[in-house]
Amino acid sequence: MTDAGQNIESVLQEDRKFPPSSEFSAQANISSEQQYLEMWNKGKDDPAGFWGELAKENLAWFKEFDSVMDGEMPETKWFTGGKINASYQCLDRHLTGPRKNKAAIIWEGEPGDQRILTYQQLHHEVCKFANVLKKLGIETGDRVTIYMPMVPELAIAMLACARLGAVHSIVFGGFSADAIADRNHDAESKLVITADGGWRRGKEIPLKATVDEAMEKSPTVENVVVYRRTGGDVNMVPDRDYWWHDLMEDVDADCPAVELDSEHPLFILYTSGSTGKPKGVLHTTAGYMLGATMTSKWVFDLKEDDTYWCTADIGWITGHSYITYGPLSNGTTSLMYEGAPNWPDEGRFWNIVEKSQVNIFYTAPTAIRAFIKWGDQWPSQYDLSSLRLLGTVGEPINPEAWMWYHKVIGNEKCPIVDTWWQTETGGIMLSPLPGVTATKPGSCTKPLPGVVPAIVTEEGEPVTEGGGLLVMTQPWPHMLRTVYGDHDRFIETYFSKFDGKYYFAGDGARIDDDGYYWVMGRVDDVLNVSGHRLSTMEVESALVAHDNVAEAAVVGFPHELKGEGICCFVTLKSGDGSDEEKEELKQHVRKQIGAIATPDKIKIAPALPKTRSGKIMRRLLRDIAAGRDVSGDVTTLEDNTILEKLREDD
Ligand code: 7RM
Repeated sequence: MTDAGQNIESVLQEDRKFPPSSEFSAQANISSEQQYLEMWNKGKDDPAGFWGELAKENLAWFKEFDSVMDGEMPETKWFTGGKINASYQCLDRHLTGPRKNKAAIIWEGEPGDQRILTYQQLHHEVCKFANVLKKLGIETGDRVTIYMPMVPELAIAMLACARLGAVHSIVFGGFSADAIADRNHDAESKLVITADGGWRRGKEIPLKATVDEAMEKSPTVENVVVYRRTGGDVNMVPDRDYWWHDLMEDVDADCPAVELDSEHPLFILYTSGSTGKPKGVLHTTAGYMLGATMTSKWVFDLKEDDTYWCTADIGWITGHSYITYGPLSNGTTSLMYEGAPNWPDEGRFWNIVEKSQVNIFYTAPTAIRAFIKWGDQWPSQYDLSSLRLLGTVGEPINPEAWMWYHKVIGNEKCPIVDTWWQTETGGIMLSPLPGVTATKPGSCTKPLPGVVPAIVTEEGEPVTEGGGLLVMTQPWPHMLRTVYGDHDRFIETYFSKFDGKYYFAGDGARIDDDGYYWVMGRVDDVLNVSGHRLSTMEVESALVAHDNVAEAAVVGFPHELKGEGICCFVTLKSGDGSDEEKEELKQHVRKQIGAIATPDKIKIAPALPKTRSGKIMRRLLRDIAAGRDVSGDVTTLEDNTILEKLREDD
């Protein structure tokens, strides 16, 4: 415990280790430590050679690139001179061989309807819809907003944009009219693609009505295309709004993919920081596609006959990279589900796993904590023996949630890949390789080949003990290229902290004696108790290890003596938390990690405030813990009533 006040101190002890079985390793795409090390060292010492070879082998080029990387981070350009198309990479390439009639998308709607699209069929639909876009005047470089439920047409719309080189900007279907209008405005979108509605817990979410409201403040948007999903009433504005199915009647399926420059923009995805307006993270074609392709193959160990399911919404980066682009580029069968995990009951996901014999399952810690709360009786009703690999993404996973996932879902035989990455990184950066890495619950383990991270102090010096700031010391092909329309903000947010030398991720992390990375959460969330910088995640993990705790969020509040006191918001599995139980939880944390981390306050929370992608919003809890009014942006909050309820428990 040296250097208090500078480094983040680690107080959580986790010694369990789970090596992959020899059977898993024998069949894995990367199958030995030696192979990993060779790849990793090459990626570090000769990045151009490393990525250049992979790009030649794994991407389909109309014209091969002249150079692999030009310029220093953050302005590195990749695969200059090359001509490529992401839609061609995901579709056309597969049509000349045995994948032609293979399922590209297995889709299940919330009401129970199902569709399967083969690669040939998906290609056909994408070509037709690309011709629809052309008819509506969409050209290479134009921006198109997509606001849709989780239906195959969402993937069709994105691949059709990519086919023409139109830049898609997907807005998650839970966002408000104002959020759509802001994004339309910022990207100067010409077109919005939406649906009448989507299904969520048996109710219709009226998407078109929300778009109508957004259209009042979206002067750049000329047309709206509406896919009929629910059959609900919608108001169609003449000469502005068109039905998807009407437009598809008048086009043919002949639409060659446009040959685009490697650095042609593929998409913008808005991500909200803790303050200010959302940033339009821009990804470009070749580099992003190489990242999505290789990381899918390495981390998910994709094989020709796998059924792969990522439960994210395509409206988030996880869905972009690991439902659409990565899996389809690899010719994988990607499963897509429209609705809620607890509809019609809490067994829905496991019903889908059994029915479709899912082999690879990728979800978020917030979902896993919900499964635990709902109880083992749900997964235990289903045959989950098809599963061979499990993954998590989005937040640090508490070790006890990891253990539950390992035992109850994985039957102790599936490797778990805890994948650390960001919208900005485009693809997975730190993760176990399932055939190589012995996993430790709560650690995202090691950098993937081509990724060279470090943990540094505020001054950019290497941290030797405890935690520090997670940075990337080398550019990678799938890194964001800019914040759309605001390059200064791009430099300022990610590169100014270390004078352009490193990419700063905004997360705190530590490395253990085996060289494993442990992400400790956003740096903004770190607690400072009596001069000790503690990770909120470690205190939360201690709480979640208690039998009756389903979920916990820990924040600091102003404390006369300690600087910051520790306030824990706790969701219980049962009961409403007596004073004795609160005291027991305090003692439990004290016992697990030591006196320094003893909570000052325990507040029982019926639920925690989360972003729409499921991340706990500690910023809001800090205001509540300090007795302040909640300040700053709350538009990304999933459920607004939660804050009121939390204020009541004082
Ligand atoms: C993919 C995604 C990025 C932030 C990131 C972290 C947190 C994501 C993990 C994680 C610990 C993980 N993109 N995060 N994955 N923290 N372990 N495996 O989530 O742009 O929406 O969020 O999410 O704080 O910086 S994102």
